Amino acid sequence: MSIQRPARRSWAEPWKVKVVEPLKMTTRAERERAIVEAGYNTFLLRSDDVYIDLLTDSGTSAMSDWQWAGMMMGDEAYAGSRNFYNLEETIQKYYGFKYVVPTHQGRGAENLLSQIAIEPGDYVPGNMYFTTTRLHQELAGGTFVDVIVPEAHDPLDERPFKGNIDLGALEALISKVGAKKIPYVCVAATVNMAGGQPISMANMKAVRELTDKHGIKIFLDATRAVENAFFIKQREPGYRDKSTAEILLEFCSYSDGCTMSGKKDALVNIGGWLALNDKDMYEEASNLVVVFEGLHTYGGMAGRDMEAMARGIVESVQDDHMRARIGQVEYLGRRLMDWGVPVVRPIGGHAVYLDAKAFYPQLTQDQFPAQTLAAALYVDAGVRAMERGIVSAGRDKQTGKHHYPKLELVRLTIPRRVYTQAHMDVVAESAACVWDDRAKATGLRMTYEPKYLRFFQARFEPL
Ligand code: PLI
Repeated sequence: MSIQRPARRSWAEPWKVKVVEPLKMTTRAERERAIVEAGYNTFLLRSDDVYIDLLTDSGTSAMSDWQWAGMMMGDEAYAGSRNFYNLEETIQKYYGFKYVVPTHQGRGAENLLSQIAIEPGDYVPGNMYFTTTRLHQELAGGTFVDVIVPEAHDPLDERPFKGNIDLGALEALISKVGAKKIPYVCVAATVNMAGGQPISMANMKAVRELTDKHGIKIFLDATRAVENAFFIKQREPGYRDKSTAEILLEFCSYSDGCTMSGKKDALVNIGGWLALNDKDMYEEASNLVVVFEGLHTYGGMAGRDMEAMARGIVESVQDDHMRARIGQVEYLGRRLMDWGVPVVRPIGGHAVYLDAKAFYPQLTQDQFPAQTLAAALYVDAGVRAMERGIVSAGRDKQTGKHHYPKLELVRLTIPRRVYTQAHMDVVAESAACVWDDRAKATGLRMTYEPKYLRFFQARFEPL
């Protein structure tokens, strides 16, 4: 009798492991204690108490031997480090922007762009908010306006480009407030808070055409733009035979610059940049960077960090790397879908997102279903995830009331080149056990709420 063989896997990693980092295994009783001490906030756990850390893909990648070798080539001069010039050339080559201002990480670049471009009373439309991005826009006196397509808010909608901008909504905003009040459109690729969903090339081109008519700039949040480019290759007609690198370059060409957290796509543990095509804006940014980050040739990074990032960019755009990266995330997502665990569809680029509203219909959003679910997952098997729901959404800056996002999610975020397929199986099995126990959840109450970006440090107790 012949046994049915599974389909051949096409996403196996184009690398092998050279160094390992042992992990502490904990008991359930230890984890129950740890989550209480952490105020039911996975950000407040000690990483030593975590088995599989899917809190974030930010700064958690494994660097290659070529990147580590580059660390030894660090030129730690205060000014004019050779590693800066290498980084600048690499960004120019792969992202296509003219000017580069290095920053310690993405939010450093967001601060610079917001300070330079936004006047009090301005509006900044974008394809769904991101926590730090929106806060910097608000601190500069702007108001973020969500112009993502409506299907982005529906976890079950299977459309391939749920990160797209709703052109009608953008046009309506321009008519309502006037182009002069819109310094730029902030386009994220992929869209983190929507489940890592990509935006299509066609949509990006259409946004460019519309904004050109009104003299409005476009700034990309390019944090995961390489993953976005790979999705375009996979899903958009006409791009299958183009390389990820070619697609990335074309995508960026429809924008005026970008903010970037190198801690994601670019495979490093720290670093970021602001890229600009406009010389005047660049001069302003390279002046302002010395106030907040450091000289314009290091921006808060050591020379060795800039070298690692330059090399990480080169590795990040390789098709084989991206196929394994996206393939691993898809693998975890498929397992969960096969077992009936509710996740955001289609599976996104950097994470699988559990739908906490579907887990816990017995809880209201004020009872923090996603926070509850992230804590339950940790207690079950030591898997650390992140809340991406009402806690992350924060409060309305005018009314002080909670934002109530339609999506109430828990993000299982996959670090790049870190965990194995067996780890993914453990995660899926644990999520399935928590799903089986869903009727027992009673929710949480917030006992401490910090003023800024509360999800990082808020504390909770069981209801
Ligand atoms: O964490 P930073 O400051 O390097 O980058 C901020 C940032 C900007 N844009 C986007 C889309 C992000 O995802 C982002 C950071 N994300 C984190 C930390 C995350 O866990 O998703």
